[in-house]
Amino acid sequence: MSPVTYSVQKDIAVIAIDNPPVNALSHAVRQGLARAIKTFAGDESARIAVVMGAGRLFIGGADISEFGKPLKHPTLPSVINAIEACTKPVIAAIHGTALGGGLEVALGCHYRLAMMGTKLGLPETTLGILPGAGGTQRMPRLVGLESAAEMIVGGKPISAEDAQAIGLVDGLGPDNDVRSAALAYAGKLLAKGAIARPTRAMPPPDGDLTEMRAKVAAKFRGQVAQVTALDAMTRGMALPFDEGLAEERRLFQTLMETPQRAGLIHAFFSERTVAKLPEIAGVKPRTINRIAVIGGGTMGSGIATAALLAGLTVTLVERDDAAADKARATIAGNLEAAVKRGKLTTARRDAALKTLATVTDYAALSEADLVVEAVFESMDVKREVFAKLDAVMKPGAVLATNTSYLDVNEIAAATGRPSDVIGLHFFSPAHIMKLLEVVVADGTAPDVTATAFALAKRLGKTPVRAGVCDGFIGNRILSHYRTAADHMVLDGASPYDVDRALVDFGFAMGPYQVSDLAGLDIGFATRQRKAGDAHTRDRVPTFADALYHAGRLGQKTGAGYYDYSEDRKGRPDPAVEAIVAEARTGETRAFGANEIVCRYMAAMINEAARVVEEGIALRPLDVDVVFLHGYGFPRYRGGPMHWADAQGLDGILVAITEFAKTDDHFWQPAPLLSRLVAEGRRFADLNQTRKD
Ligand code: T1G
Ligand code: NAD
Repeated sequence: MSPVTYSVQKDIAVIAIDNPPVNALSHAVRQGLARAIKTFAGDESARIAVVMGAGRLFIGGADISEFGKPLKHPTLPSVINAIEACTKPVIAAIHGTALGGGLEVALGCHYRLAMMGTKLGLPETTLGILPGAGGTQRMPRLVGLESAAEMIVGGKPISAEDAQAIGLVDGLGPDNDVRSAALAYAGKLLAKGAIARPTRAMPPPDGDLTEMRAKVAAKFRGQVAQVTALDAMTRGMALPFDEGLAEERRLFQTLMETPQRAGLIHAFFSERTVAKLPEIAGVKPRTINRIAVIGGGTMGSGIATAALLAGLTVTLVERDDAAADKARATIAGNLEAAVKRGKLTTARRDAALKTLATVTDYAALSEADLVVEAVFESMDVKREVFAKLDAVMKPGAVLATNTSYLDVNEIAAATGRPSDVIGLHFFSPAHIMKLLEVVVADGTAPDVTATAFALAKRLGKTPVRAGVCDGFIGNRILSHYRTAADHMVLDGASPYDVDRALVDFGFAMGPYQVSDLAGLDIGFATRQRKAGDAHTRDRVPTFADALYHAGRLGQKTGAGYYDYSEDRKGRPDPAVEAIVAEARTGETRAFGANEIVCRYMAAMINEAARVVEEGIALRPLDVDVVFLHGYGFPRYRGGPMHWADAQGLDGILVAITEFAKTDDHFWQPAPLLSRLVAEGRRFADLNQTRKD
């Protein structure tokens, strides 16, 4: 049966799209729409048509899972042209969401009615492409060049009210019953004698995007879709409509072929796949309403803020009144900042603060459904806290630790209920960063894992399952490629060259900028903790210890690898170059940007391969999501494993083998990497459940 139905009710044809879950414009939908429009054109009983979505939204866009496959006719532009060419009026009745090709269908209709609460947007550039079904040509005609460019380059959806204000929609309807609102609106238009009103007949708007293009190129450095979309608009406005459409299509096809498009689509599907865990399929999560947080420092305050923003009741325990008050003030500040960013109303802020209790007595936790421990990173302190939690928490409560590196099995063993214990590894700032590593320990009960994933969804986080090891997925891989960076610095590269090469690659920050942000005391403490490990034979970055001892702890002390006396951006500092030079004991040489990136990425991928093989990460795509959301990896490169596949695993293995000639301890090829190369396979072959 076609996912598009056609029916007529009192002169009004209703064309309804029913293709769950998001009414994506699959081949069957395009065929159905084309057929329905043809029927409407020849149907004398219908004088006006309404296009609407069944279910919870209008249309979520083109069917992304068809990307990269041969195109099947009718194409979306041809379907939209057919709608626009109707001589009788066609209305788009939009509810829920209209995105990408979905909004472009609406742009091809003659009238647009949006229900309150609808989100309308052209997110294509966030997928590495541009609106390729007339969006770059029709949108500027309807709303002007600047508003259209903002929507297309930013990719963020706007509200129905804002859409009306810029002229994108003609009217607003109630949010509860799109069908009745559409019929009523169509009736009114008929009564007024409304006629077909093709968007293409509108004159192209005046304006010039030259200045904006320069800004966009700088803001989206390394990415092609945003500037190409602006070019499609600019060129189209100077051409007859059909030639503009053809130019848009040509540029769209070029973007379709880019690795950036493949990377961004991989990111899209991987983000959705990580939450689908076979081990919790059909497992009912426990009910969580009240959560507790132990420790109100950097992480505890952030976690409490995230929970309050999601409407949960929070009790936070600190060591003394002063620390409890400080935590409360930090959380209040975080909520205030959310109000300023428009994420929270003042009424909701006040309500949230009322549900927050900051206390010093563990007895206050007896009613909590879940607790997240965020005290100092010390096994002794954590075990002591978990023994106390075991004594006060009610039966069935979930006991979670936010440890960054420590053994969750050992923490669980401090309680008499290890099946209730799990790791919830938030990232800093915890109320902003999307990533949540869910660390499943040996004895963790499946419904505790299911509860963690359900909680993540409520908090608006992207949860990734991780196994127990030193540093889980992200921090374990991080310490490996950090070591590769430190080795390059010991061998002659300047930390500034390393950072620059990696920022040019697309990382949000280089490793030494990250050190300065996190604080050099953190790395120092980790090195101290690991110093006794017998197997550690890697060369020690003594320059990092020297900076620590010199009190250069990073941004918080005004100096670390960089000098922050002028601003938070930081400047290279000759004093640091001197400290680094002092730490070099062997021969030194120059490192070019290519070699820096190659060594850094090879170390990352090699350790990631071990993490996948050991089952610490379920699949390569889980590693990708961790790096995209927790470590500033450039989204348009899809994540380290996707990038490695695109480069070719054989080349990466050859590089590792070459590096091993001078350091065969650090550069040992991961068995999984060697095996995949020998078998001519890719990491993607291990992502069974993925769609792309
Ligand atoms: N195509 C295929 N599958 C899609 C899809 C799409 N456009 N959108 C969502 N899905 C799947 C998704 O993978 C998941 O599958 C399920 O639907 C529910 O999604 C010509 C070329 C619409 C706001 O970028 O932003 O049009 O995991 O969990 O939170 O110019 O989905 O259950 O198997 O995200 O309610 C532009 C992408 C395409 C919109 C709904 N459109 N989608 O959010 O559900 S490019 C987009 C979304 C384009 C034209 C160009 C969101 C949503 P599974 P979900 P949700
Ligand atoms: P922090 O030093 O800022 O805060 C720790 C807080 O715990 C302090 O306020 C302290 O008073 C309190 N505390 C200590 N013992 C306590 C006890 N017995 N009862 C109640 N409160 C107690 O540390 P942080 O950066 O927030 O880190 C906390 C945990 O989160 C650590 O395990 C750390 O490894 C982990 N973590 C940190 C980050 C980060 O970027 N800072 C990221 C992820 C995870």
